[in-house]
Amino acid sequence: MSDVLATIRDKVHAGKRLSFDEGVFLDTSVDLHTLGELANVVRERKNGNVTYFNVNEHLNPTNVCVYRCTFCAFRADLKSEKGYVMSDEQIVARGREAWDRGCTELHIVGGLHHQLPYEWYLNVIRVLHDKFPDLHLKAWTAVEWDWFARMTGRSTKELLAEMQVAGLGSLPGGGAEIFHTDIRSQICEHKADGDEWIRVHREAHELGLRSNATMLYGHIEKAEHRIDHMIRLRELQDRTGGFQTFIPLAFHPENTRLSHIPKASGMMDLRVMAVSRLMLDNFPHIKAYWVMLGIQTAQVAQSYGADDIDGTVVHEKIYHEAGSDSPQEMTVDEIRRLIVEAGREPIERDTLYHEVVRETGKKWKQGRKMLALA
Ligand code: V47
Ligand code: SF4
Repeated sequence: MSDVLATIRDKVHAGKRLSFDEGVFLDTSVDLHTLGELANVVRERKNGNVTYFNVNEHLNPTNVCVYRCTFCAFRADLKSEKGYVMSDEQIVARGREAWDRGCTELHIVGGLHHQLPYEWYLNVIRVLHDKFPDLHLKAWTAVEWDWFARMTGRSTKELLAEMQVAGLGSLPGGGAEIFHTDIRSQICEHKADGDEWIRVHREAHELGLRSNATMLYGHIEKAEHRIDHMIRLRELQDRTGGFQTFIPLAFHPENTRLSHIPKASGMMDLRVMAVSRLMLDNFPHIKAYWVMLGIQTAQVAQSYGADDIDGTVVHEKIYHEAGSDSPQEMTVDEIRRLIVEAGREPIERDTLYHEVVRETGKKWKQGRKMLALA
């Protein structure tokens, strides 16, 4: 074993922080089995044998977007046939569908529409919260919040606070892509940059909102960019403690302007998962998002650092437009089986990681608080 790996191994077992250089070394030079073994030490220290899931649905109220990220197959031009904007009635109907299916969460993200005002996005939250006050609304990526601020001339913090009053529950982790400007300037040059993404999440945390973080990998980035991305997230988490979950997202190339790039291999998916668990020592949870990874890899990922596999999902568009062959939804029984087969104990959680206990005849109730030690 190399000296560097021996030092890393000692640090992982002692719960000590890994440096940028150690992260790059893990990413580029350590075999998959060793990565998995080390990541599993951290995973089990923080979350034991549990894998979390939730009962949720996705809602993308519009796909029309002013930006043209090279990796995106979801967006549509203002006047294209593919473009849509949902009416209030359609939005409420989707809220009702989610509520009737026993969902605890709606995950809401969309495009940045050229003509819809900020008030339209605010209204999405208002109408849903008015009708379904117990449905947690996890809404709008940092890129959307930045767009709202550009449109209105108001500060992102003021807008976050306003939507929090209207019923916003937390922020999803999207829009992060790769923070490093060498890469960001090539894949999504016009939208909020890495510093702006970090600022929006800091402000959300300061208002008491929890959020997630993502990283889009498997395109033109290198190990150095991935590790830099993780360290920037780790630094914010040191300051605020407001992140719940990190979700590495593998690039799906079909129907995008980067369709010449091959899809990340299963090996890479597991490597990135394990390195994330090792570098993000202050994140309670790492999510293996089954829609993106596929069901088989999401099972194996539970031994490579992941302790969460997201939810029932339903109506997923971003990955399916980009060639994902995962199903559109999974039932709770399927999710439980997937976790049990991986040798883990399934626990249904709500968005804020409270255990959800289901009782016959009752909608659902929050059980014990199940936050992992950060
Ligand atoms: O920011 C877009 C990514 C993200 C593609 O917070 C693509 O719980 C791969 O953030 N191939 C949005 N990725 C999705 C997202 C998310 C998903 C699940 C759970 C949570 C959470 C957040 O999807 C975008 C971008 O990074 N994306 N296009 C593509 N072709
Ligand atoms: Fe628009 Fe988001 Fe797609 Fe970029 S990733 S083009 S911001 S919808």
